Amino acid sequence: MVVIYPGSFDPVTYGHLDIIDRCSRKFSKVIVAVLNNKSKKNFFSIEERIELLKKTLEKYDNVEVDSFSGLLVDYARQKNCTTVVRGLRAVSDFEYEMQMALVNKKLEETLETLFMVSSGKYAYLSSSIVKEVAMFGGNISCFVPGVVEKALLEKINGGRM
Ligand code: COD
Repeated sequence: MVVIYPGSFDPVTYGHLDIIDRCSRKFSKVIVAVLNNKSKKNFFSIEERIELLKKTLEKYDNVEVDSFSGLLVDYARQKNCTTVVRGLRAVSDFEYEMQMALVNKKLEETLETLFMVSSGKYAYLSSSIVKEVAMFGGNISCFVPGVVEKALLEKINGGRM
């Protein structure tokens, strides 16, 4: 089965990578779809977010990194895919995820959303937390892979390491 794992991935963290790794073992193909939303201010550009994902996922032969704009249901139709995977960290995620799954189902009846529960060790982790810790000089090496850490620090320090 082919699944789409959509997100902002601004930037990708070990929490996202854990979900992708587990999906790659369960499904024949995983499409990691990065939202290219021009009206939302992201820390990393769409090109940078894709590049970081590609670098961290190169060992998988059944994981593809792609981008989409507009509605997720339209992208899923275009990819001929009827299954979306989302990660669930805590009850706080549930309300938003439930709303999104129901809206997507309303827009496209055949689209199913599967929820994968976060591994306990990553349940606290989010891209926002990583950016905040990095901005204040904290150690982020246990939250993101080396390439992402380097890219974050370079951006924060304006190119100076
Ligand atoms: N452990 C497990 N899962 C995690 C972790 C973690 N530590 N961190 C994040 N995740 C999961 C998230 O729960 C999510 O499922 C996924 O990883 C991606 O997370 P983010 O934060 O990078 O991405 P989001 O939540 O900002 O992505 C939102 C979308 C881009 C999917 C959504 O906005 C969208 O589909 N937009 C397109 C417009 C559309 O179709 N709108 C209608 C639907 S309401």
